Amino acid sequence: MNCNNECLSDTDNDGICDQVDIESCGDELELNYVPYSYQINNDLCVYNQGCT
Ligand SMILES: [Ca+2]
Repeated sequence: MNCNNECLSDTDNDGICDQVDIESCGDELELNYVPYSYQINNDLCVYNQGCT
């Protein structure tokens, strides 16, 4: 954001700054969860498989 609260860069011009316009998993339990992401793509979820 700049001083006018406008995005300095918005590559796809959807009104969401590039800084938060990131596709990520929407599940907060998942390893690469991005809490400020506006683009939810659960195909990107990477779960910790852990020990069985
Ligand atoms: Ca954007």
